[in-house]
Amino acid sequence: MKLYYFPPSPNTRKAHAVAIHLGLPIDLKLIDLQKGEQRTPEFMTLNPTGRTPVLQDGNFILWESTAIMQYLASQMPNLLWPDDAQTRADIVRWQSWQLAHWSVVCQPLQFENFVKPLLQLGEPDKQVVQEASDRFHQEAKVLDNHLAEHDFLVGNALTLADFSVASDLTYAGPGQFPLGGYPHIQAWYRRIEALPAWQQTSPKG
Ligand SMILES: N[C@@H](CCC(=O)N[C@@H](CS)C(=O)NCC(=O)O)C(=O)O
Repeated sequence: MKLYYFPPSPNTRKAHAVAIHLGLPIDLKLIDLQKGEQRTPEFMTLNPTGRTPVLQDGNFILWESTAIMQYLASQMPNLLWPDDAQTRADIVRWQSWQLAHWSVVCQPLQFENFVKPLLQLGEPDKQVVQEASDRFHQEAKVLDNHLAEHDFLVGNALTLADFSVASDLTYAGPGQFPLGGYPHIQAWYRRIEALPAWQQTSPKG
């Protein structure tokens, strides 16, 4: 299998970390987003949305990181994606929340506070930061309350759900995410950061 990836990308990280954690042999092909390689005709044939990651398994092409995670974890029996309908539904619940709500409140903070200064795109927009912070608190409360009672998101063991939700915290520091009042999120993320698969996919290298 081949993963078309861009190491600094949190969406890449989700899929790559699953492959590493499960010890799946995988070829890596860099798609450099800063050079616009996601818009070449060759890559657009693989993913018409022009985004990473993309997985290629023979003739089977898959884009969307969550689908890739589930496909990778379906290659062998494992605890990240247990073969049980209720556990899988619970994992998909958190993955759905991550896509629809969590990443939506994390991304503006990441962009305004980290990406803009990094790429010299101007000052952070204070109104966007304020609105994103307000919405961040609404979602973070839900996550923190859940993690007050659980070491991991589903069934008290590491699953795909943790890699999905953790991916948005990749730039929580430089993105100045307001995590101060959320000790359970912080403790849980430290557990994720201790995983070799998370360390090996850190954009810091
Ligand atoms: N929903 C997609 C999002 C993928 C995505 O936005 N990838 C970003 C990198 S984190 C990307 O490739 N951006 C390039 C662009 O938009 O030009 C997924 O989960 O795979």
